[in-house]
Amino acid sequence: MTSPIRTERHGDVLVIISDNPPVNALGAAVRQGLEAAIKQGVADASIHAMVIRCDGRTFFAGADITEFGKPMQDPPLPALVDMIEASDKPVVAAIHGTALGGGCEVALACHYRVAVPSAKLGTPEVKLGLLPGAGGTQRLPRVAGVALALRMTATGDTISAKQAADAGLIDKLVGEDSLAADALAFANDIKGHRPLPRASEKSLAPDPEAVAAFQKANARKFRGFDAPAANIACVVKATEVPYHEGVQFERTEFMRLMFGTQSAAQRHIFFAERQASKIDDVPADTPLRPIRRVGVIGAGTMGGGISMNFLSAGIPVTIVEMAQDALDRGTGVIRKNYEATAAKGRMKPEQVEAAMGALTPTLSFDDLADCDLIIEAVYENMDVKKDIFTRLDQIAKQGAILASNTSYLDINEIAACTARPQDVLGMHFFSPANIMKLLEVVRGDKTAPDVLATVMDLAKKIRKVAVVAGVTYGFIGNRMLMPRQVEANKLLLEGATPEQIDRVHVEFGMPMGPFQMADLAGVDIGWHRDPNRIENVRDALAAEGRWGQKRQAGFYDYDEKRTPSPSPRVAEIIKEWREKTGTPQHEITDQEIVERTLYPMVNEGALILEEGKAQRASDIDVVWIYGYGWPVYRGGPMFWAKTEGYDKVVAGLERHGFTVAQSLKSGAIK
Ligand code: T1G
Repeated sequence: MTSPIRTERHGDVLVIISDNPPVNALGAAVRQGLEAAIKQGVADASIHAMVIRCDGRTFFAGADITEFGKPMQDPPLPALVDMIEASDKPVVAAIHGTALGGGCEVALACHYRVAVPSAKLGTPEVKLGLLPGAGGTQRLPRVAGVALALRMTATGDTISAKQAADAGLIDKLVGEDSLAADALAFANDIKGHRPLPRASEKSLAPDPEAVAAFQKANARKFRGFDAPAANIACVVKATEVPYHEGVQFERTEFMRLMFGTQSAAQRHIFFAERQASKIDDVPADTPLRPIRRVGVIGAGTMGGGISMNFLSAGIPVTIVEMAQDALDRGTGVIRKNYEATAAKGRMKPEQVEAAMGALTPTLSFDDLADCDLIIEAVYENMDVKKDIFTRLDQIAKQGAILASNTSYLDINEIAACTARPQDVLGMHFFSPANIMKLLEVVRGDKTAPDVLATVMDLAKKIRKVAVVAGVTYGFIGNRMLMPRQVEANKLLLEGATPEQIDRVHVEFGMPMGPFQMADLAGVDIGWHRDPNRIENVRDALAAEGRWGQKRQAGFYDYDEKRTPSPSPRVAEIIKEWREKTGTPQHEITDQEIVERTLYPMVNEGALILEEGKAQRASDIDVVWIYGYGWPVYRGGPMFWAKTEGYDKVVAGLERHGFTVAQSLKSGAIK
């Protein structure tokens, strides 16, 4: 097999080039080729400098993650980068695309680094539950300083080539379209310069203030994760001991993380997210329908948020409402959101105007006639949706894709209102729709393959993580939420408090528990709205106007800053309902709460797979990570169940009287 590494001789400069699509990952063949090429350059007396660069879209984007967990072939990346740095001839890294992880570490081991202005650099290993394991935690602070090294390693933020140049990480910004030539010219300029600048030899003073400030600023974000603290410890170590000692510490910490459950979970999600975009029975080269203009019906919270996704991606939107004041309110909220983003410096004023200029508000359905995709985002009522799709069938142009943003309802029933069921599917956005990354794409029985492929491709363009769901009540995420909520409500009647149940979920790593979530979304969501019909605790709260945060009272009381506190009134209501229902009380442990609220979710996920309503277990994990904030270091419900042990989950479910899905019992979950 030909090596992905080739060399070119330009005078007395040896240019070493990697061609390993798609991202020049530093797999064994690349490492072996690089090692041979560097050795060739060092041994050849007529060579006075070397350049390392990559073909394709990017400089090395890291170690090859697919190799993790398998026997590592020589040369190990740490040895390779040390060999590059030990060269007595200058080695220049020529960077384009994203020099990430091990790629950034190869660049750091080079004596010089040049980059095109559009390049980015980063050490995002922490997002895989790891740390830069090839000297990066020791070289980066020595070159770029402690504060930037902490940020890059412990948060995984990438920086621009300009920022890298300002920090001394890049020696020269070169022409966007002349990297090869400019890197060669740079090598010729510096080939006689001595001493060679070696990152590992630079001195580095401790910076406890920077460390303390960084830890304080990120404490909340790092809650529950192991890797950030390990990255910080390695950077601190670099300020305390020489490189060769620090890199030993780095190696120990790297191996500890690599063989921990958190990294396995985060690597699982890395691939699961990418796998989710693939539809097993639709060829990847299916021709897509062009989407030049999107129509959104409803300018409420969801309609406005949905519209922003397309406007921000440069896709014009026609937004329809029934009344002028609702339309004005909706477009006003969109503008306000954009202006808030601009105020934070994340958008330029002209970008705000461009986005708003691409928005066409109207009261007329007829104005949707030239839209290639129309998304209905109105009240969650089947009759209302059926009426809308019946009208759309008359108005929309042939080939337009018609989508509903419904959270639960039957897409087949909606599609049947049209003469074009093949053009109908669900696009379930999560609120706030312009922020949450998950998009459940609900495939109707008659949805055409190219319609599905078009929407999955469009999802990437609007920076969503899309997962295909089948038609089932609540699709994937909300269907799994239901047994969790049923059990949480039962636990209240049996002796648990909202605070205890929520605490268990937050300690597990969720952003909030079931009752905090109810207060955020609205206790009145899905309520029958008859204050005289009180059949459970939730009805009792809703009847008293305790509709959640928006009323400063729900399952919790809230102050003006929406800080929650346990509510004596809620405790009274729960006590009343325990007595009214005659529910036997018992001491409820945290473990029982985990088993009765999280295991049933896994069970529901197994049923969803058995019914073919999700393509793969990892898709279910992606739904929960990106739609509900399941802690990525536990890999999603289905991955977590495997980590727990299916036997333990099955035993827990049976102990609490659940009917266990066959595939869970047999461990045949894929
Ligand atoms: N290893 C193996 N495959 C990779 C890969 C990697 N590092 N990065 C991407 N791929 C695959 C990906 O699975 C997909 O495959 C295809 O490339 C395109 O990726 C020792 C230990 C580079 C910004 O964490 O952030 O170095 O689905 O869809 O949106 O210290 O990929 O086509 O079959 O994401 O244009 C550190 C991870 C590794 C960077 C490009 N590096 N990659 O984004 O394309 S650990 C990373 C990314 C490490 C050392 C440590 C992104 C990207 P398929 P894509 P993209």
